[in-house]
Amino acid sequence: MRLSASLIPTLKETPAEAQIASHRLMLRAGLVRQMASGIYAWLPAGLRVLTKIANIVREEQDRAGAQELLMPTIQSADLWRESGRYDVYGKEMLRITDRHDRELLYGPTNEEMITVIMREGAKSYRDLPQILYHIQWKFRDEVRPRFGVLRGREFLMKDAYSFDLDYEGAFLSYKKMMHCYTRIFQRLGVSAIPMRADTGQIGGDLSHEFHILAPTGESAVFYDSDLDYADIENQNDRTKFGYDPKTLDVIYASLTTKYAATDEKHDLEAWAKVPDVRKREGRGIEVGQIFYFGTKYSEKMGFSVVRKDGLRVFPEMGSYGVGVSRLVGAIIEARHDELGIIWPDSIAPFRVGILNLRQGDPLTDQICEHLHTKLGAEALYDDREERAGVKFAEADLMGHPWQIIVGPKGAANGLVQLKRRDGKTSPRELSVQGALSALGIEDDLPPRSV
Ligand code: 5CA
Repeated sequence: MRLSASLIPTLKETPAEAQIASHRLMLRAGLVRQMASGIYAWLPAGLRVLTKIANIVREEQDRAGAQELLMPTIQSADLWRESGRYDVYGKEMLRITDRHDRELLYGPTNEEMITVIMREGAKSYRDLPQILYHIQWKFRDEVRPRFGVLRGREFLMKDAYSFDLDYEGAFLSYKKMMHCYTRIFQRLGVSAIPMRADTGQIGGDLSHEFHILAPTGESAVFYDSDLDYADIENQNDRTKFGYDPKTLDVIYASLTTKYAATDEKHDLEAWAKVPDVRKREGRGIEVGQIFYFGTKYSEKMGFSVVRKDGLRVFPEMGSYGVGVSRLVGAIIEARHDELGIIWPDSIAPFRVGILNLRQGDPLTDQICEHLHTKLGAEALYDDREERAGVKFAEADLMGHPWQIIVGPKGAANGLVQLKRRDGKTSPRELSVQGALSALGIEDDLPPRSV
């Protein structure tokens, strides 16, 4: 992609309305624009990130055996009357009336709808277990939308729903999703700790929230430092050969036996047993939450199946949410410096920025064009007639994991500079082929000199 032909409206000034780094950087890097309070338009670069996150979530949900479907954003009020939630949900629900005076709502979540879909589709034990998910926009009329996409009113969520014949099955689904979430966050380049949490509007007996630690997080969190990230990440090795109940038990135990809770679930007695040196208190951004709520919805909505022994039972359910749009802000909150965003490779809008320091110099242009062709859609080529300083600042702001810097002096010797945005490796002077091969790209056609 050529920057000269792209809509990436970066801002030099810090927007006054943004209180925290991720919100400032999302506006400054041209990822989003606010259209109304808590409602954002995703500009091309922002949409690329959102789509990449959604795809990682999708791949991991599929890997865990969940199936994707797509439910509508608009739901009928009658559906929510069946579960009894229409009247209790309160002002967060955006209620709409159509031209026939039928009551509708913009879905804040989909427990009711998926239960009706399953009620029509599953009749016996043969049809269970199932885990279904979709990635769809939600609307919650939050009292205080703030921090950009972190607390929006319209936001993108992945929500999954599990249906099992009995408690053991449901608990297994819960453990599977918990593990799936650790894989998702690892691929997104952040650490999110599962914490015991309140069940709130969704209800139920058991729930964990996944928190990315950040001083700007809205929740107070308490955890045992023994529950470190390495431990969470190691769980992935255990499932190379798929899931079996024993493996899942081991994983679940290692993720949940150490103390970790949000303030609503903070248990002073259990906390007192954690050695002082291991006590950690901080703030977290909730990027996912999982719930086990048994037969709460299946019973109220009359969804039962016939067991093998002929007995009719209400399926045991759970639901599992990931805040896909919130993650964009949360990841930036965890990964930025004073110059801008530091994207992980997996979700950067562009993996590589090509910086042409002397637009119009034939050799420099030629090398840049060649790099652009070779790197394809994952490269953003800064081909504007701008000063080098501007190009450096904007590449740092946008946060491409890699920068290839091409100037006339190096170009004359066939050399470019390859730089890592996270500063973990020092910049290197390389041949064009060398830079491409460092990025995993074969270059069989070296550019001819002019
Ligand atoms: N049905 C369940 C799970 S599928 C559910 O709705 N869970 S939730 O309420 O916890 O939401 C799931 C995730 O959506 C949260 O963990 C959070 O990351 C994200 N989320 C919730 N509210 C907002 C909001 N106002 N703005 C951005 N993301 C949000």
